[in-house]
Amino acid sequence: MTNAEIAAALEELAVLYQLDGADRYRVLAYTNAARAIKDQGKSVEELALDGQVTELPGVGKTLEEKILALIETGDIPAAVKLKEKLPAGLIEINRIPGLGPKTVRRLHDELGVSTPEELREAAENRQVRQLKGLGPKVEENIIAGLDRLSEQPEGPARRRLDQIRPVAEELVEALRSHPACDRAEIAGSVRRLTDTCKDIDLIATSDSPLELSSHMAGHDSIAEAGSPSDKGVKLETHSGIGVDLRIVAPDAFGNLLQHFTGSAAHNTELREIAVGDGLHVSEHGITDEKTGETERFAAEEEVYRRLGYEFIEPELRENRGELEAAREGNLPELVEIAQVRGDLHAHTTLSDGKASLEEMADAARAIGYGYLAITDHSASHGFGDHVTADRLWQRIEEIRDHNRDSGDDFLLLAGSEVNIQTDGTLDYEDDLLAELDWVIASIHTSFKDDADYMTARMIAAIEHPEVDCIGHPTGRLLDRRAPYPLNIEAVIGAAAANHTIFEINGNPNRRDLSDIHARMAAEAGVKLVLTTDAHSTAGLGLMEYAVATARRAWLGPDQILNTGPWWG
Ligand code: DGT
Ligand code: CA
Ligand code: ZN
Repeated sequence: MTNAEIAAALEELAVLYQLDGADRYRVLAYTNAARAIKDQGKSVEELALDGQVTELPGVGKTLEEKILALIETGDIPAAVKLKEKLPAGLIEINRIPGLGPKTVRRLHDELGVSTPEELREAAENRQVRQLKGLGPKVEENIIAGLDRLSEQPEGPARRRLDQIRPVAEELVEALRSHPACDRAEIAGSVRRLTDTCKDIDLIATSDSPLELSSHMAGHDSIAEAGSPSDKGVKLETHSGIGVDLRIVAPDAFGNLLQHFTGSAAHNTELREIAVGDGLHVSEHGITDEKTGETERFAAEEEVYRRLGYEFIEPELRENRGELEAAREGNLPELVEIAQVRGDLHAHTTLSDGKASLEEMADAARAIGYGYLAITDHSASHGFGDHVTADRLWQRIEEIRDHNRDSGDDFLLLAGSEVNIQTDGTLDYEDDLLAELDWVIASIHTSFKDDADYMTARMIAAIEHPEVDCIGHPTGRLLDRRAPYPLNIEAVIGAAAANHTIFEINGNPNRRDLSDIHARMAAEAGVKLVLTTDAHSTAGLGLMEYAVATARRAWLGPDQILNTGPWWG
């Protein structure tokens, strides 16, 4: 059984519980576990059969039992029971976009709807609008959604944010520079700065929408276009990236931007809560179900304000508690790139970098940083020059000389990215490590499909008195390698106990720690640093991706050490 199949079964169970009216913490437990399993590099089936599945984040004894039953029998008993209890059609109805389990349950309880056919009938007979908070728009959505239910194709491959965002920016600029365009913005997952994106969502306002759609269909980078209309157009770039452009009148720009920024999970929750207040939220406006009046907002802030929320930054819109926090005025202050005062992971020609010490230092100065740690790979590293202990002693001198002779306050820090060896020890002597300003320890070799082994190896490095920071802690590469198996909770616990720092590596192929793990770490009291792992002067510019992950992890400047001056 694949991880995706196990995750799907748990997601289904979460939906079933929700349809059954379970409290949201129970539901959240299953959706979180499903996500952890999906992100897992190792076979979760094997983990479960080896009795190790509880090492995954959010998987406890109860979930272990359910996963084992699923592997052995093909079913989760709790899901089987719920399916017997709940009408089968409800689960299918729940797949209609924009119709969350809470509403599906109400349709069942209040209108007796149990199948897609009964739902279509209720919508066509205008019964749905009799429910508090639901209106004619919902009926339209339901009918359209039912039509599409049967033909849901496999989604296209996802691409990393750095591969897709420049294209989105070029297209939004093309929109903005056209005379028929009023305002234009990137929406969807690109705006939320997710690790990977399925496609590009663009929105615009215009008084001549058809003209604007046609213009974009003819843009240089577009290979194929659907038929342009006054609502927008679907495009595909030469590189095969799908682009969805939607256009509305200027007074609803805020509503459209809010809707198409998503995430779908955030919007579904937002809308279901609004229904309780008698409000129907859509991309077209907010309709008061009592008066039938629709308010449109040119600014997204006003949409959130009207619904009783503080403005929620796009990076937070994943239905991970941000709506509750925004209602209570408890949203975190998020870190900003301008607050980053230095970079703490960079390579030079001494190992596998492309630029010299001086070139890297000058590039960091040009960004306006106060410090840069030079962290070339250590003695046993497999590629580039092998930085022997002697060579590193010499490098420390070069760095001290640079700082003495530079005539400014900028500090180069003498560091190393030291390999964590198979037994958890490091490949330099302690006296050399002690002389360094900054020691990152990373695993680069001998990834084993054994969470106990990888966790113990990592914790040994975390406990090493000379280690300041763990580099790219899970080892994932978004386009080619899943994280190595790790008991992330144990590793975070060890880091908190030993005051060892974790890196959020901003290389857009890594973004490691991930948003979820970085949030877990910060909540456990672990301090983080934002780094680029630059292998060239241009590489120092990748800090924006580290910041993006930090913001998605709810982190503020106080949780990130390099928003302050060098502390060593
Ligand atoms: P992805 O998969 O990287 O393209 O992620 P998104 O979030 O860009 O998803 P996409 O492109 O399918 O849809 C763009 C936005 O449209 C999404 O973030 C929110 C909105 N949306 C899409 N599907 C639904 C839905 O079922 N319900 C609601 N309320 N909004 C949706
Ligand atoms: Ca999208
Ligand atoms: Zn590394």
